[in-house]
Amino acid sequence: MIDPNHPRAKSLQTREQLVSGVTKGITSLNGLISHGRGEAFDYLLSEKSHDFALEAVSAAAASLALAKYPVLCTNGNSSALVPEAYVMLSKLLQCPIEINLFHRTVERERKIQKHLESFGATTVLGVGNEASEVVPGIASPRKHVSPQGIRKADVVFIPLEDGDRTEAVVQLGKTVITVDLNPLSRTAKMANITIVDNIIRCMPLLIQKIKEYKKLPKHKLEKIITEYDNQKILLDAEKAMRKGKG
Ligand code: PTJ
Repeated sequence: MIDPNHPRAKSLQTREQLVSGVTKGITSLNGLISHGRGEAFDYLLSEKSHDFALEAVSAAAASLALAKYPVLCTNGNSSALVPEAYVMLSKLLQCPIEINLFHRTVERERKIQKHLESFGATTVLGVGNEASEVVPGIASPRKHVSPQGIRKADVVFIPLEDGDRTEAVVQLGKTVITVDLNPLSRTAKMANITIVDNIIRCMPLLIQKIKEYKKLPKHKLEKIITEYDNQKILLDAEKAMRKGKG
């Protein structure tokens, strides 16, 4: 039990969520290493959501609100950290969640599916043979995707991703939205929209923005997307990190 008065209570709770994810068989051991990388970048951001993240959240919300067939992709880390947010987002957008793992086992896919369903998820794709299609150009098991999910989607939300898949999915003509605390990663550079923020902080912001944007006319949402510049956002994030704590 973490004392809420501990100065790093939130960070310790997040670590516990991932450790518990490993214990439950949801998160891979490698996911802990990945989280450590994320923590280091988050420290340089003073663990807060900056303007460049809010701007990317706006573009992501506009793209998802306009999408004809959005899909929310999840892995062992995002499923352990923000399961409620995934379910809320899928209900809000009336879209499926697709499990897509780097360290793929059907056993872990089933556990993640059950975990998400325990939070109210109704359509969870990508488990076992259901991921029957292959995205060309991907060297990892992440190439296996669902015909009703990533393969069919026009806009794909893929946080904590790896670069080769981002590139391959973009090449299929889909809009890729990612969340990555590292603005220098290949994923961050290859995605159409990169939210440089901790997934635990930006998911509530994204949900709120989509609720707001669902009331806006189409041309206003299109304007937000057209004016968005991902290269600038990444540069702003890098500058903020170089400047250090602030
Ligand atoms: O569950 P699996 O098998 O699909 O594996 C998932 C991981 C995350 C282990 C796998 O995709 C992986 O190895 O990812 P990476 O390349 O280590 O991490 C992807 C990026 O996510 C890195 O740039 C991290 O800095 C970033 N990251 C880690 N935690 C967070 C994060 N970004 C936002 N929020 C976080 N909480």
